[in-house]
Amino acid sequence: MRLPSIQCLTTDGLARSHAEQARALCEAGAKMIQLRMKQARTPEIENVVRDCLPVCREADCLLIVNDDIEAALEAGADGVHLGKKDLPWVSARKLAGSGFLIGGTVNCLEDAKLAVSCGVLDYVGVGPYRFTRTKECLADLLRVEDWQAILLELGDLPSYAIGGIGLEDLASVSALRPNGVAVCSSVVCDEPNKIIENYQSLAIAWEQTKGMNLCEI
Ligand code: TZP
Ligand code: MG
Repeated sequence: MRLPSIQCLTTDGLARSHAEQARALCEAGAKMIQLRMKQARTPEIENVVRDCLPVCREADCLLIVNDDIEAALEAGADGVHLGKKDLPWVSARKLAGSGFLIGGTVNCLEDAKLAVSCGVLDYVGVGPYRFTRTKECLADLLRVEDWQAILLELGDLPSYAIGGIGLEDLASVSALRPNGVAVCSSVVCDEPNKIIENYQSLAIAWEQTKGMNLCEI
């Protein structure tokens, strides 16, 4: 399966609900959304997934749930994103079976080795690229040499650079050669029209940057 090269995360603390953020992203043309509902319990997440799924299907957009595999499976999402404090990746794959996307978090070379050796992940988020307030307990920022070692280790496992990435970072991020970018605060905000504008500007710039760097994805 070919994964989209931009993944958009929804976030808590905005005037717009997760479902509203997801709807605006779909309208903008987003092809992969991760619902990142850090304050919600499983039933609420399931409701939001059920609310968003028809819109995502119509827009040909994958819907991934952060942390909560139970909600993702129960409500029929396309996948789950699991960090180091979540259900271990191998256990998640046993639970979900095949045909369900599982993404993992990679913050260092050791994580990358585990991500490859476990053999069950569909993609990884690699970062942080920059400081960001979106994630609490942020890991250390990756240096250029870390990116090189991690991406080399990951080989063919699709990677999304993450962490404080905005329009102005795309050229430098692209030069590191991840397969894609995962973004949140540079796109989602209180105003749906602005979400659409932000996403579309980012998508155009990412395509242009990749072209300039002749990066295959
Ligand atoms: N993991 C590392 S940084 C981050 C996550 C979930 C937050 C990404 O959001 P933003 O606003 O693009 O920094
Ligand atoms: Mg998590």
